[in-house]
Amino acid sequence: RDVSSALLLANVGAKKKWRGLDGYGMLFPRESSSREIKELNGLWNFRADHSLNRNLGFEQAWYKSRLAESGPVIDMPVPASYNDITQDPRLRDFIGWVWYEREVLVPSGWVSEETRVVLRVGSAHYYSVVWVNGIKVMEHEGGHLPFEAEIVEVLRNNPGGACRITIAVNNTLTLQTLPPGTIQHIDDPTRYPADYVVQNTNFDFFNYAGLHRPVMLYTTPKAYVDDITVLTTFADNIGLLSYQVSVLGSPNPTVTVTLSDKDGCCVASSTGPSGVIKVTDANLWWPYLMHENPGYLYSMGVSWAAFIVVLGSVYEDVYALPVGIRTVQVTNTQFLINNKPFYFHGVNKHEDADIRGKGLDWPLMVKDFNLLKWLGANSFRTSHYPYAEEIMQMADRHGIVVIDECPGVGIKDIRSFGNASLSHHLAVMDELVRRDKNHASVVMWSVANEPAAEMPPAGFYFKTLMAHTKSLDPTRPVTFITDSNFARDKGAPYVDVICVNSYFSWYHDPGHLEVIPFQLNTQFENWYGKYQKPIIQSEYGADVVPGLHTDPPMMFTEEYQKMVLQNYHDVFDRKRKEYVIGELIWNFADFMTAQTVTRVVGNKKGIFSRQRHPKAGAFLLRERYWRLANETGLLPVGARYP
Ligand code: BDP
Repeated sequence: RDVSSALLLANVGAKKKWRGLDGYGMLFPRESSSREIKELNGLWNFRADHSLNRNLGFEQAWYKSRLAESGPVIDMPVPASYNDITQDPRLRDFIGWVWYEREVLVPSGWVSEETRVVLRVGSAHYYSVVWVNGIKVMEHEGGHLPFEAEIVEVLRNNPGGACRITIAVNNTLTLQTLPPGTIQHIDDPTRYPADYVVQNTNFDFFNYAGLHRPVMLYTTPKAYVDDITVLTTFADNIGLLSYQVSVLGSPNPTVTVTLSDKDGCCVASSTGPSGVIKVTDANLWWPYLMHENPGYLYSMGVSWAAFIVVLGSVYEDVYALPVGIRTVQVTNTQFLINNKPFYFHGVNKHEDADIRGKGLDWPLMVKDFNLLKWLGANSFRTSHYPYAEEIMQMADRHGIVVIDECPGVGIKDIRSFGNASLSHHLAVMDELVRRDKNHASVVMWSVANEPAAEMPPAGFYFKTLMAHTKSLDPTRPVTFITDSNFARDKGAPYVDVICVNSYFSWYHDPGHLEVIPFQLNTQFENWYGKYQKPIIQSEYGADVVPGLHTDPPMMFTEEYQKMVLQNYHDVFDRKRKEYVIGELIWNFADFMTAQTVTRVVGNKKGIFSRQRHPKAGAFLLRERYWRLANETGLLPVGARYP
């Protein structure tokens, strides 16, 4: 019997998007004189649908009444993955629909003719259906990007402000999802229990699921600032911000834009839905360790106002967007930020931690930024999916440069290169660029990680994907991360920067550190020889079980990881004088994976443990990164590694 993933997604039907992208922004909710927010984090009611076809919730319409009325519920924290919250391995490894529910009282002032009430989910993995008071308000495909729906009409039918939010989330991955996966059912009563179903994937992290990021209600006026796009440049000491504001719900809005500096002083202003703002003596946005005042952000206040005769009052919407002024450019051999060569000395991360899985966690987030700064890292890649907006905002503020990656990881099966996959991939890039376009920290888009780029359809697929991304954002370079053969990679012709992963002396020639100088040198020469594009070593590393030691070094010990790093660094130091523009260690911290014979309770290539304790490699990297900062940054002499 073949249980296709279609069965698990049966109820989603035509996958109708309730809100298309056209004309809709996805501004991060911010309070203002015209906007309020109600966070819905904390405990939700929860039930996994353990029925055979995982469909009982839809058959019995669990969303129609309180979840506790259709069966037992447990407490589930939001945001968090549900997998590691209980002791039940059936929930840890669950495949199919789970149900979340939360009841909230909406202030009566919110339910009015002049107000929009929006329900926003920061992210939910992977497919979501959302009801308010039993009425479906939206569906969304994709596990790492926000989605929202206006719900005031639904609330109007329910005086008293009661608002019951039900969210069904399905973690099933198919060949057409991003990331892709397959469902396998093994029907062999001599070897497997009945109804044995597994989810197979080609990516190396645990497929955590649930409501991973904050859920909130927020208000805007009926006519509102829906989207803002800001492009920045500068000439001499003049910063130039060209902006575009879209206001929905008002035919001729009078838009006012002001720019305030860090002290809150207005330094420039403009009127009209689009225009260019000039700032004299502009403070540019600089990366951490490249400047003594990194991550400088202005606040762009956008408002529209009108005098409404009927109401006899001024009607307005106000939104404040943090913006940094900076430029990005790629040459044959360099990556330039504000016209100065930038060398990426950074990390690859994951959203991953004990207990909460991929749930947003403020203490962890702040700890990670503190560790990045301790390490002297100036950058990270959002391997292998978009990270929380709150993380992107931290990166903006701290001057940490980001390569922003979409969830195109594990595209290995030729059936994942078809039209359905491509059109979904394009839609995900639409959503990602829409969400992250105004982050100064984001300097490059990555459309995929280690796809099967040598397969025949990869050329058309990546050509289309990268052209589309460039059409969405003409200001940032686009890449994908490759581990293919340089001569046969069909996507590489379309990237701006070559990003290559390699694990010499680990997956190849395990235990033979002496091969690294030869193989890494050849790798760089091959890629540069063919493409004359700058290269980032986007992954390299070795697993360490913390506390394991040998001399001479053996795989999985702290000594071996150090030696791998050291050998790679020697080659980087030669090649960065030519065309290598960065190095990102794999990985910042240990992280959970599916269970396999090559993983010891997860991937151990972190330079920090999963609990963020440094391994020997972290100290080695720290010395190196601070040295690189002193050599390649523009730091004043005082600001040095002790
Ligand atoms: C790379 C993948 C990354 C893995 C890493 C590893 O891009 O997701 O975790 O290898 O095997 O190929 O540690």
